[in-house]
Amino acid sequence: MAVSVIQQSRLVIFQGLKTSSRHFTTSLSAQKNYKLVVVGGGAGGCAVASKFVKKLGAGNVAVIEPSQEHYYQPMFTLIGGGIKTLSQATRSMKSVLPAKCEWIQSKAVNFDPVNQKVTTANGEEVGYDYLVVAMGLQLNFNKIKGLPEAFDLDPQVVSNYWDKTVVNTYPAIQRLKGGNAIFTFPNTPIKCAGAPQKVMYLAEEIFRKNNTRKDTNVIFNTALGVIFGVKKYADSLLKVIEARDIQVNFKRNLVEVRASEREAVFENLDNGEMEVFKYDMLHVTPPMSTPDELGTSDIVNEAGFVDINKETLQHTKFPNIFAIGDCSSAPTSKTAAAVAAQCGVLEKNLSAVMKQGTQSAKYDGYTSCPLITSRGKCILAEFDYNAQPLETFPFNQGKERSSMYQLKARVMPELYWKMLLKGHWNGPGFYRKMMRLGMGSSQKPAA
Ligand code: FAD
Ligand code: UQ1
Repeated sequence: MAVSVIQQSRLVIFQGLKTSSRHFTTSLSAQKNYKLVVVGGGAGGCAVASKFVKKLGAGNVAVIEPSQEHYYQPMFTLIGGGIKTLSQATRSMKSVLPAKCEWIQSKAVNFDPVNQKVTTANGEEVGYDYLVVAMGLQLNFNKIKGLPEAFDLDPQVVSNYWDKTVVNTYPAIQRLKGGNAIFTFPNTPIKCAGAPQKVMYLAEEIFRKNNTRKDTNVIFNTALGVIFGVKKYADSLLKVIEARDIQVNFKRNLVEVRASEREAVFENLDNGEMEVFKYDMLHVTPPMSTPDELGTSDIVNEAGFVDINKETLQHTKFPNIFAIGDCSSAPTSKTAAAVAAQCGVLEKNLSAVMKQGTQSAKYDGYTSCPLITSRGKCILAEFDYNAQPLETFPFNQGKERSSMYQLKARVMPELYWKMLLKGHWNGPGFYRKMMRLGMGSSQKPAA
């Protein structure tokens, strides 16, 4: 029977990846089959699909992605600061997915790694030889009591994290006449861990320009116990915070928003007590998780992340599955910069697996966070799995610099659309090594 032949063949691949390409036509089964299926058409999904469609050819790569739009999310900080518009951060999904790959416009809702298939919300079964999961993170606004309603009831409640709310941030900053401007950081892993404070620095600068700063308390309530996970950059940020008279409350986790009273309720994570803050503007970074559709599958770990080897990016149990980006278990800070560095490693290792070769590339955890501290200044944090700086440029990136702001605001969007999404950008590792060689291997970057 055709179906059992397919299933046996899938098992052979699963056990030893001994079989090469197989393409089952609809005459054998109702399900569509591809050599490579990529789930998610965001930063990681587009980059991987672009790389592999060149190797595998038209018709052999499918991307499962429900959204009509693709957002360059790193620009959301600048949109909230009134520097860029949402349309500058938006492209149609059709225009960014590689033309030669097949776009299955639906959500993946079920993963069956043993039988090597994914089911979509439309009920389609999509078979694969190899699978790359690139589903990003889900924003869980509904985990904060009263928050979804507060977005509708109070225009002073905003969030840079969502395309639907990012456009409200700048008007809220401009409307503020004084009082408490509160910026939050949740108690879950999030994408771009610097973004909850970048918006605050831009807002604080605008309050000064608008002459409302003297009447405004700028407050950062974070569930974390540190301002940033890498000491070098944390030290720089604490100096900025002190110089600009910003109040930081550590271990405070937002649990409720009472829009009608303009109150935000935070749990003090040290003693479990609830603390009520009056707000006049509230910027919320929501709790995040991997998408619900991954939550119950066999490919995730206990925390819900796709369970991969942190160096090879290959799944720990299913050798024909890899993951990239925010939904993977790689224990690094989740950014597009990390996606770029992972992309080169994934390309080498998945290609080796496809040829039954040895995986040689190792991901060192490289990630980067351009910490915008004002309109025109940025601390470019770059670091690895050990939270050690891994800087590209031959100067001290712990300082606020206008050159790094220009890199973030002008160069990065081009690098993203024209290089990363097309599969041509594997992060700055190569350039970093070149610069170090040019300076003599033992030389440290200048202060
Ligand atoms: P995404 O790009 O989020 O893509 C995930 C895709 O999966 C989406 O298209 C989604 O529709 C799709 N998907 C979800 N569920 C399903 C499903 N069930 N089936 C199929 N598809 C699904 N990074 C930086 O490097 N520098 C920065 O300065 C920076 N600033 C940021 C500021 C903000 C405010 C935000 C929100 C993010 C920022 N980032 C930054 C982070 C960066 O945008 C993400 O880390 C990056 O986009 C992750 O890529 P990804 O492919 O893992 O996920
Ligand atoms: C990066 O590679 C990248 O992906 C395209 C980003 O996302 C937009 C970044 O923000 C950063 C900082 C990098 C790292 C690149 C360089 C040149 C340091």
